[in-house]
Amino acid sequence: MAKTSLTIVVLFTIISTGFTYADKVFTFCPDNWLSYEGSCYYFHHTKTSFVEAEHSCQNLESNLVHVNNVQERDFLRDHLNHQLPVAYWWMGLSDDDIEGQFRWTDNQPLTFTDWFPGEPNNANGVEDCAMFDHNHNFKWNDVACNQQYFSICELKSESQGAGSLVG
Ligand code: MMA
Ligand code: CA
Repeated sequence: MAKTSLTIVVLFTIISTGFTYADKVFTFCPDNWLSYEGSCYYFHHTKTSFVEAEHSCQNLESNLVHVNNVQERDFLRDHLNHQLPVAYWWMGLSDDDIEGQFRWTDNQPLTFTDWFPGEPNNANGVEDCAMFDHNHNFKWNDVACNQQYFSICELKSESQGAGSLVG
């Protein structure tokens, strides 16, 4: 009986969150979400403002994507290169609160950036939201938050501390 309970707990944990094998994190993602290194990603083919994009992600228990490192940047860029039509895409980064202080919408610290040279430039004093710029190999540019762009949501697994269950 105890063994059965343990098996059920172990299986439930694996099914709901994923598992680690050979230093890689495997995550089970909902239909139409891509799995990569413990996160799930949804490429939203509807153009909206930054705030609407973040709300759409939050309705799916996620946030606009937070890019943590060059590997995640390369993963996203590979997929964006295969998306049609070619487009600009929102990520979860803005300095809407305090000009010049960019913050991720998942409230995790900013430790990696991939701005196009000269960005962020807050052109005309009206640019507070970051996007992937297809004109510059998807490097980042700050633009006006009311621009209408496609967006990428990221759902983190529990082990990464986002507090929401993936599966
Ligand atoms: C330029 C450059 C960017 C800015 C956009 C706004 C084409 O790029 O100044 O930094 O965000 O214009 O359209
Ligand atoms: Ca800019």
